[in-house]
Amino acid sequence: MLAIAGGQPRFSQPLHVGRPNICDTRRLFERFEGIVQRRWFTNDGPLVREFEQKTVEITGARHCITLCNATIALEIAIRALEFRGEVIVPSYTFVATAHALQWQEITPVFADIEPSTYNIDPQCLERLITPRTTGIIGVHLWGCPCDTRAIENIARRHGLKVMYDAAHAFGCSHENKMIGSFGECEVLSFHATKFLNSFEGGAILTNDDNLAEKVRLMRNFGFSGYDRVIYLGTNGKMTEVCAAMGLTSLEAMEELIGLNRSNYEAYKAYLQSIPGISLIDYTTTEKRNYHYIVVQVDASCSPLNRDELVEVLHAENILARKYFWPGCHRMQPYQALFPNAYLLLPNTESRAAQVMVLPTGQCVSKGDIAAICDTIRSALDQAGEIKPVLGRRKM
Ligand code: T4K
Repeated sequence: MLAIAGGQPRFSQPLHVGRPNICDTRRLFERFEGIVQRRWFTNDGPLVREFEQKTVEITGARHCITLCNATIALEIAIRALEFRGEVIVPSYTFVATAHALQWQEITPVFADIEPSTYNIDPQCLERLITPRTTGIIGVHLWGCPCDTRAIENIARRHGLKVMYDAAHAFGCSHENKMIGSFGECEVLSFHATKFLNSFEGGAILTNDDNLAEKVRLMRNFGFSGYDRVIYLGTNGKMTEVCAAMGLTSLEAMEELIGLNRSNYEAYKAYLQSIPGISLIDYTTTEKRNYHYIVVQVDASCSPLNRDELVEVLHAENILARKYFWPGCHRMQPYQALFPNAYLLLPNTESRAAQVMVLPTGQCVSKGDIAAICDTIRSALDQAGEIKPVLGRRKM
């Protein structure tokens, strides 16, 4: 019996989306030991430099400037590019993308997504451009790159700068080039829940020497040598402990991709025959990190809608997430500032109501995946009995 109907939960402990991957702990502790012995904890230390160098080698970008997290990285990139006025962003993203603008009193103008890719729809960009627009931020959602050519063509015609929020896209490629070299710059996240984690962390990747120099100054209060401040800056530095974790994760990068891919294939095998349920399509000749198990629940042909299914799964201790519901435009302060934004965001609204993200990574076994998918199947098979229970819980 399903837990929602009074049975025992399928999992005795919560199964999270975003449980961190931990790689070679012996190597990690050796690195911690080195940090303590060197007494060099932060401020452009040797491990931070090594992590930046390795990231440059992997991505092919000319510069990697690590930061304390991707949100600060976005804020610094936005400031370094001198965005102001209005900047176009998708609403279907983690709220940090929009907040990084609003925090600096730049208005995020929300663009709709292409429903098949979940990424900003280049076709709706032109009508959002006003005399106050200074830039476009594309988000490579779920690690699947935006249509960079179309976005950059439009930007060029209107004299706008483009940068990308590549928080999900480390290890992914586009047009046979690794993510890291598109637009003026790209921002990575190494947060604990990400494909490759450094506890907390982020980076700005760019091929532009001047931009890189500016960002390096900005992340360290504008210091250029002892006692010499030549620019407005903040504290955005990555610590050595974070770089130690980042380097240790990097050494296992191919292994993590392999694991994510095999988990994704397992989900695909179980879910593909269930009506109304579809899994993100990572099939491509490009590189993907397979980090997000994104499932769409189409209420027109599924007996339970996404919210009902998530409620059933939570009762089983399977903590599926509704990323990125309800869309930034329905979060504060944007909902209050732009109450009618939803009118131009039909695809965002519909995807935000359909998507749930399922657990993967090292903490999820193939047996767990079988049990999760079996729970989904059982829930849909028993929708008739479950719906009244869900209705009573709402009251
Ligand atoms: N742009 C995009 C497109 C992003 O997705 C993100 C972040 C950013 C920018 C900003 O990057 P950072 O500034 O964070 O570097 C989580 C992450 O906190 C966030 O980094 C991520 N996107 C977003 C998609 O997911 P929440 O609100 O879901 O976090 P939370 O606390 O609910 O954690 C998720 C699950 O992971 C929980 O069920 C528990 C589990 N967990 C989490 C942590 C931190 C663990 O098991 N261990 C842990 O240490 O945002």
